[in-house]
Amino acid sequence: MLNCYMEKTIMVTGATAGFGRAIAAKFAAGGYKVIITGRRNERLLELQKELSDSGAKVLTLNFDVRDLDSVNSAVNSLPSGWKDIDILVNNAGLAVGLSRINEGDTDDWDRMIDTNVKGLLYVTRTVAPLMVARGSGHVFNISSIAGKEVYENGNVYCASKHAVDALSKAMRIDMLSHGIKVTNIAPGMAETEFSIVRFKGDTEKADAVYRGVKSLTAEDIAEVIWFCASLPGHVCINDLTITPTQQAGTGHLNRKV
Ligand code: NDP
Ligand code: 8X3
Repeated sequence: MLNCYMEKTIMVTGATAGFGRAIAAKFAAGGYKVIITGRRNERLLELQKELSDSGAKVLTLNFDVRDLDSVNSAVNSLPSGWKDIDILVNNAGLAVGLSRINEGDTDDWDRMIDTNVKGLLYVTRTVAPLMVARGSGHVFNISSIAGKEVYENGNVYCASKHAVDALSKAMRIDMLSHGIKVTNIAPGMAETEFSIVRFKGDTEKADAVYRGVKSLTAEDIAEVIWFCASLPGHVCINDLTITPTQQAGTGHLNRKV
């Protein structure tokens, strides 16, 4: 589709699965140049081929958001013509484990804090100066309903997403004088690889999370981000919480089983 978005560039972290993959596909179909990132390079190359075959311009950056040097060298390696990033979607993230605070695995805690909070900061620290230099840009931070509420055994994941929520507010203030929009997206239950990762490959436990609920899809989230990104320059959606119709907060589900 040829339209006014033709020459714009979006960078999506965590584009090898779930929301990130769907966001990359949506914006590629809308005429954006797309920078897709993640740790699983084979998946990045697969997605690049799929989107390129449909006519999109796609560049892959294979790095772990927890590694500041890799983040810096990946972004610095962008060829000219790709550094004019109009939209950054800080999407890479995960939950690992679900346990009481007195029983939690501290390695799991480190992974969540390092990825969801420090990784998001590292990528932002590297890309935001490029936006500031151009005096425009739009940052989307994928927080969660877990950034609005807390739930039993969700302690550290919820804390990491509350941090994302706070950083979205802080970034909006810091970026104000540069004309850069910051949008916080807080999805509720969405069926992706999220629960498989949280339960460390236990698909039975992961499937049980979604039983009897028509969950959000990754494409639903991509659609919402596309909407926010398509508004006129003077309009900034600050914060959106999105749940399935069968969910009203983390503790209230109307399961049809
Ligand atoms: P998926 O597990 O399907 O996708 C997660 C993505 O994050 C993958 O592409 C993964 O890529 C990437 N990622 C994870 N760790 C790293 C890392 N260290 N470095 C680089 N990339 C990384 O989950 P979702 O799509 O559901 O999750 C996307 C975001 O949405 C997360 O921040 C999650 O917390 C949030 N969220 C999810 C909800 C849900 O119910 N699904 C609801 C609310 C928020 P790779 O492994 O290749 O590196
Ligand atoms: C993912 C949604 O409710 O499992 O962020 O924390 S929830």
